[in-house]
Amino acid sequence: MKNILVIGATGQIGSELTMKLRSIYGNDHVVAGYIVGAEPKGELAESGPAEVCDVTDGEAIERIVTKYNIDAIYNLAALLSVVAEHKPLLAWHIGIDGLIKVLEVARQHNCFVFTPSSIGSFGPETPADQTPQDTIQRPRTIYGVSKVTTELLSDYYHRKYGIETRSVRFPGLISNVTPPGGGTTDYAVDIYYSAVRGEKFVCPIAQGTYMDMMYMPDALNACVQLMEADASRLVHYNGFNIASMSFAPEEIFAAIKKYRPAFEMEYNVDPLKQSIANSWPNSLDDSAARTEWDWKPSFDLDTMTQDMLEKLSARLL
Ligand code: AKB
Repeated sequence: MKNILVIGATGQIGSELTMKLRSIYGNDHVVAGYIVGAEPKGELAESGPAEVCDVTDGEAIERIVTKYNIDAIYNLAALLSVVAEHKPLLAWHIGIDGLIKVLEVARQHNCFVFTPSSIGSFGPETPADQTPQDTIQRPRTIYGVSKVTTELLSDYYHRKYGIETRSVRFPGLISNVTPPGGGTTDYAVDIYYSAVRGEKFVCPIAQGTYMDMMYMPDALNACVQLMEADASRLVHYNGFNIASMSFAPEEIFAAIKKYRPAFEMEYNVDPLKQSIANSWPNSLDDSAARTEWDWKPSFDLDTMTQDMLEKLSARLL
């Protein structure tokens, strides 16, 4: 990979992934694509090129790909699960009409493409514990429907046109830089902000609800490692299960309380978030990713908690 376009570069994943890619491939070789109203700021704006790039505008994508001689596109534009339930047509438009635009440009210009899938691509009929790589995918949310479609379309372009489409199924991502917006797993980020601010946390997800989660540094490594993986070893291309930790609200609360003994939490369950969470797996089996491209996370709940509290405290206090 020599020249990279990140679509959605100012979002939760994009803001950190763009900087990581710049540190690997060189600042001038990574273009931050953003939409009007979500302009890059600070280091993201100053360290390298940036272009307005709406994922649903194929001509804009093509113009940028040509201008910068792009050979890899990270397509991160998406609405998260809860907000997508409120705006299903927009979620589909961004997720799937946008994806087709990206894939068509990639086909014309022979680009690698990374478009994330999610644990949201599974549904209530999926085996919930140690969910296998290849299994039932009948999600009940528009987010999940668009993620299954993303996996299938990406596989289709790979098999039919030989495009190097690759992706992982992200768990809930936890980061101390850009907060998520409108996801079911957001509580696992919000809880750290409450702890650092010394506030009681009101948890929208019920006790005992397990979901897979991951610290952002591991998620970023997964993107880069999969995109750089030796194609001859890949059996799967899109929708790799990746996992590092699975916990319920009371467990992340206990992990934080170890370092913030005065921290308090109460529950006020959000019915939409809870019904989505109930339809998602408890934990994924990521052995295919481990075998095919040596996936291995570095953080567990305790090491992530220490790092989150330290970084957020330094920034917020
Ligand atoms: C969401 O909660 O919508 C996302 C996801 C797990 O894909 N964080």
